Formats: sequence, structure tokens, C-alpha cells
Amino acid sequence: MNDEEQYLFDLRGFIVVRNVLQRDQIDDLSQRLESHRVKNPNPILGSDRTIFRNEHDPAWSAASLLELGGGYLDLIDLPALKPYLTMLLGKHYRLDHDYAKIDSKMPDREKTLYLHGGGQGAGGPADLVGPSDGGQCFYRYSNGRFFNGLVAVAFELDDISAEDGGFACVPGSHKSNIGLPSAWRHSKTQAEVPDFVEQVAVAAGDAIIFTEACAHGTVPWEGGSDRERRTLFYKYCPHAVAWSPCYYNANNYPGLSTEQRQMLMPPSAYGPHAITEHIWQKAQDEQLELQQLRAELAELRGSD
Ligand SMILES: O=C(O)CCC(=O)C(=O)O
Repeated sequence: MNDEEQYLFDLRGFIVVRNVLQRDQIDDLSQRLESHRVKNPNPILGSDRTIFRNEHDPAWSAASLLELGGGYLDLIDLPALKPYLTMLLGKHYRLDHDYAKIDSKMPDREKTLYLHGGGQGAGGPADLVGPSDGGQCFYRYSNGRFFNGLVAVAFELDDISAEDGGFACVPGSHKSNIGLPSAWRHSKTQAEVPDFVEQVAVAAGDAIIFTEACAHGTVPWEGGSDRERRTLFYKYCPHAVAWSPCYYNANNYPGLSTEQRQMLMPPSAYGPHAITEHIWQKAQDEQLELQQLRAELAELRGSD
């Protein structure tokens, strides 16, 4: 992360890193997403990991883009992004949650821009960023270091102009001492979007890196009925911080490297340390045992 990028991130709360994904990666991510959408036509795929698919799901099985495999696993620790995430979060950070968002002309869907985050200490019951005390939404720069409670990487799969819709934010709001006034939070159309909100143009393969502390949201789609915006969000925390109540279980995603498994570990101030690895390995083994016992029980019941 060069000096110019550091300056702009501190000033504005986000930067756009161009061409993070190459054509073959975009194609792989795109193809896997489209095959998944055939069976799951939702505009949001994966999840913020607060929702189980059904009540019988074992713990840690909240939906995740990682199930799509291939390039989706590579995005966990993309080498091109490591210098940025290390600079913004420190050496020990973890992937907290992931999801895909698809914007298009959907007459039956609410498309309001809802600006959330913004202002030191944003959050709390009135803000989408989490109903706890709001301390998780911090941003600060001190002693030559960035501190962020959550850093989002938005990988873009399509070319999107500022007029189409998509990501927008209030640059600089991550340092504001006053929360975003409620009158400015919602815009039902692009015409209603306040003029201090910046709509960000991107090309397929770009990544927008933003701090969740910067007020941001999705501008209503006006990019025509024959186009879509498909964005993959991977959101990272300092290791001791958690946003999602549902942790990843690395065993659910075959083919991960040791570093990727560490990136999926649950939060603790110890990070990926021998102590935490031992505890978590035991939890994963017990999870596996429970699944096997449940399968055996179901088989026994079936053969009655
Ligand atoms: O559509 C976008 O880029 C904004 C997504 C958003 O609001 C979020 O990640 O919290």
C-alpha cells in the first residue's frame, strides 16, 4: 500500500485498487456464481453468517461463498491484497464473513440506499452495522498505524459506471464526530441521493477496500434492465474482533492451505497461536464426531 493509497484511505475511508483480479479469475468466479444462482436465485448469496439454512444445520454451517470453491477460496488470502489488509488491520487479521450481492432491475424489491456506519462509534440499535454498543465500527490512525474494526473488500465482476448504481459512501465520514443525520440515511431513487455522497465507478476485476466505519450503502440500480452488478464481499477483522456470531469451520471447505485455515479461525487475542489452534482443532473434531453420530443414528432409525 503506497503513500498515496494510505493518504487517500485515511482521508476518504476507501480506495479502489484496480485490476486485482485477472480475466481468468473473473471468468472462474463468474461461472461458479452463475451455476450456483441456477439453484439459488437470491440477490444476496453467502451471508453475513447470522442465518442458518434450517434448524437442523450443525453449528458453523451458515451459508458462505467459500462453498463455491475454486477462485472463491483464493479470495480468502489473495496475495495482491495482503499488503493492504496487513497495513489496515495489523499482522493478525481474520476473514469474518462473505457474501455476494447482485443489483439489477427488480421491480418487486426494495432498492433504497441505506447509508450505514459513519461517525466514530457508529452502530447500535438504530444502525444496520450491528445492534451492540457500536464500538466495533472503529477507525483510527495513531502512532503511524491504521486501526479498523472491519475492512470490507468488494470484488467487482462487472463494469459499473457511477450512474448505474452500486457502491457509494460519504468520504471522510469514518472520522466524523457526529453520527449521520437520519434524514440523509435513506434515498429511494438516485435523484434523492444527497450530493455529498460519492458514487464509485469500477471495472470488472477492481476491488473497493473500505472501512465499515465510513458511511456507505448501495445506490438504487439505474443501469438498465439488461445488466447486473455482481459484487463479492469479503470482510476482515483484527483477530480479536468478531462481527458474525457464526464462525467458519475450515473442515467444510476442502482444499484450503494452512494459511487459509488460519484466516478462518474464530476470534481471539491470541490469533492463530498453538494454544488457539489446539482448542479449535478439538472443537472441529467434536463437530465431525457429532455429524458422524447423527448420520449413524439416522441410518439406524431408517432401518427400523
Ligand atoms: O453495495 C455495496 O457496495 C455496499 C454494500 C454494503 O452496504 C455493505 O457492505 O455493508
